[in-house]
Amino acid sequence: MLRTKLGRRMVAATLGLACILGAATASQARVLVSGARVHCTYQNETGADEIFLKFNGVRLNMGNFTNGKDYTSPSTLIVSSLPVNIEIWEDDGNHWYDGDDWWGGTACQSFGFCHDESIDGGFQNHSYSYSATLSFTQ
Ligand SMILES: [Ca+2]
Ligand SMILES: [Ca+2]
Ligand SMILES: [Ca+2]
Repeated sequence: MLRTKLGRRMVAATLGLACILGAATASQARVLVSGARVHCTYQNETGADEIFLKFNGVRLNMGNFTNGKDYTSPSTLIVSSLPVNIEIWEDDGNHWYDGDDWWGGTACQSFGFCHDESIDGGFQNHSYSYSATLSFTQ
């Protein structure tokens, strides 16, 4: 009788632990960002635009862009969870008198291909598209 009770308690305790571990694994699921791509239809600056993307605030340099340039980064990075906010920026050295230019962003809500465009007129005149693939990872 005593052994059976103890056995049940141990089974219950083991199941409880398995549930806790299962929950911890699920909450630690992360997002792999790969294939980050930028296409420049129309550049902003006279020489070249220095483009970088941000994924949930993590910066990925994409290099210099002139009209027609298309570049896919070989780099990957991992962010904590969905949604993943992708932003496109143009680097100006981030001086106090000339900050980096934020050109927009989009919140990717699900795994798979995520794409957006940034088109502006006036002082920040430019036309770009940018994308990345988001995959489940642990
Ligand atoms: Ca600029
Ligand atoms: Ca610049
Ligand atoms: Ca600027």
